Amino acid sequence: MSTTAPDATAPDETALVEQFEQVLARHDRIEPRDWMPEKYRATLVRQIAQHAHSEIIGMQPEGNWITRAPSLRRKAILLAKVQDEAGHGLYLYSACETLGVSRQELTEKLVSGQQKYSSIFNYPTLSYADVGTIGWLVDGAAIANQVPLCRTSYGPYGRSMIRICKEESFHQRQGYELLMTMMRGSDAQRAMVQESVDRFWWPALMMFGPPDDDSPNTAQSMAWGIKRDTNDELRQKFVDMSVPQAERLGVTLPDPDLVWNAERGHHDFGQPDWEEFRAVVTGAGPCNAQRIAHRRRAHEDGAWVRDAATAFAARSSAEPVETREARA
Ligand code: FAQ
Repeated sequence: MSTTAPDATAPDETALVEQFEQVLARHDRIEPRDWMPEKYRATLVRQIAQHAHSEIIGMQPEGNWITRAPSLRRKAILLAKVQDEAGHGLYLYSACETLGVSRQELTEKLVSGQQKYSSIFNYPTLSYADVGTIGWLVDGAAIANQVPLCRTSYGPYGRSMIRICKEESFHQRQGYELLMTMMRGSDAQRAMVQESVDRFWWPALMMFGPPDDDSPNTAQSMAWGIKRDTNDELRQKFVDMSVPQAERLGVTLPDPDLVWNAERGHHDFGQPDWEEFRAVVTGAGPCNAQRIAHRRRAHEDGAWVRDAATAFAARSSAEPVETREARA
């Protein structure tokens, strides 16, 4: 039994919870120094880390084509796009650090398989059309999911989403423009686009997560304002948005059940293969091992840069200000 007397100056937990809930009810933001329930913090770390890892691992499928881009213009566009994804990862790691975890810790959890990243990046990129399809469908799904996250309840996460969404929307347009150009080309190019869309359509639908009935986190994340829409609501929005774009492009979406439902004012559509989704999320997708091995190798190869930066920072902080200024 503890003999310590209760601290009369410590804020009462019930009052803190009440204050936290009032902020959420006003649709205001929770900021890093505000009190928050431990589970809210843990849920944010889980989602933001997973999101950051997705941006970083997401550089690999398209990075695969940088050396084989068909023209200097396409190479410059692709390089810039992949670099943007690195930037998104860094904003998100910084947002996550405000919750008391370090980037080092997060990277270790990624390479050891303790934290996830989006299932979509475990599929291979087999033709240059895949660069366009990723821009159109994968960035398109990312936007559908992330625009509502600009209004998420945690300040640093919501603010990082604003710039990310602007860049993702540019990425989506560049992907669509690439596919449009290929569709105006030869029969072989049109066939390449269709084949690519056939492979990416269902994995893109899986990006929104399991159906609501099977989503353990949605209800609580919605109650806390971390998520603003459910997985199924966002999937529906994405399908409705993609159908007219596919028609304009001249490709078929590979779903025999896809049909406009006038009564609902939405498209009805088939279900992705949820067994395949579970396999990919638990490590058995076509490229899981390759993606993690590559990330681990890049992390190890970068050790000397981290060591040098740490040594430089330690030396700089130990020096008198005058010496530092003289050197600058
Ligand atoms: N892949 O209970 P829920 C991009 C996991 S965009 C892998 O429904 P939640 C841009 C989930 O974590 C892609 N795992 O979970 C780009 C949970 O497992 P856990 C990244 C998934 O969190 C474009 C379990 O299943 N975007 O990178 C997936 O409420 C082009 C149960 O699921 C984001 O991360 C999945 N698809 O909802 C970059 C957006 N779905 O953690 C390069 C932010 C679910 O309990 C090129 N995240 N799981 O062990 C979110 O909005 C949410 O976290 C969801 C999942 C909607 C992804």
